[in-house]
Amino acid sequence: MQEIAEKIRTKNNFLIVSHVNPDGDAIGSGMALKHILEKMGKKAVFTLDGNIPEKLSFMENYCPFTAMDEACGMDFDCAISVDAAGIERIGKMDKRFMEVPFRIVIDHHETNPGFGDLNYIDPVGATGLLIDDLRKLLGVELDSDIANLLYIAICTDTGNFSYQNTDERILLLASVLRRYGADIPYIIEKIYRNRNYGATKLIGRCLERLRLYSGGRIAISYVLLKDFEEFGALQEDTEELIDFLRALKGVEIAIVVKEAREKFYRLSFRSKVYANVAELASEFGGGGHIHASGGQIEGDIEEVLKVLSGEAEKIL
Ligand SMILES: [Mn+2]
Repeated sequence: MQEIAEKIRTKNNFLIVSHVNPDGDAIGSGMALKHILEKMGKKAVFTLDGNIPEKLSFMENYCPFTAMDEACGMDFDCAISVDAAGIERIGKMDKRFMEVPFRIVIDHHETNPGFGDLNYIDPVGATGLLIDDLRKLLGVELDSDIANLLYIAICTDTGNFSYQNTDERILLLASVLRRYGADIPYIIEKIYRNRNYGATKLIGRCLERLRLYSGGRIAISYVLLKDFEEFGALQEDTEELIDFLRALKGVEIAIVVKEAREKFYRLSFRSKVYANVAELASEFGGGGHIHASGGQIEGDIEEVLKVLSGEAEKIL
């Protein structure tokens, strides 16, 4: 990280990118880094392939976001990718990123191959933690905008400080960010108590269709294109569905099937204690971690459910 800090001091125009389908850590880390660089008197833009999801649009009050097309027309002498596990994760920004004369990668995904000229990959709880380490090396003071952005980054990637990755360093950083003005009640209200109508109705539909297998140790449900239409819901409104299935007593493997195009489904997998759903995901063209993964499948829904329950039983 020291080497990255030294290189940053010699550069002036920064392109900051993160991954497609951005989450709180991707946006929070990118926006916080933009502030940090600007406080050093440098120019920096933060962009990515796609839009800021509606649920996280309040983050734009802490820092402006530049649309991809606009950013691609600007000149840069350094590009920094944050929270993206590989070049393919930055989507259509890949070409512009590789064109910038010097590239830096900062990430917490262990599988990151390191696609920059300098790479800092450390499997901590959130990329936001690494951005704060960099901030300290660069000698930039915290302010309330950076504090709010980094708080969102670490809070969302740790499941609001509840997953295994919630360690001493993350909690210490949270307390420092609070001191510098992180508005925790407001952030929690926006992220965890602000579900829109479509997402709320999808929960109902998903629970209604819940099916249990293997004596209740496998829970599977699904939402279809017609449900999205009926409730005016978006694909991004399905993110929490899996948590309701996983939370059911006795469930070890939870699966949510989400129709994205006609008879094409995105899959979310979760396990509670011992089942390796990364293995399960690899059967369905995807990947991830032991307890959380994703994949995809095509076909008629009843056939899909049969295949999924069968494969899940094998790893139980
Ligand atoms: Mn992350």
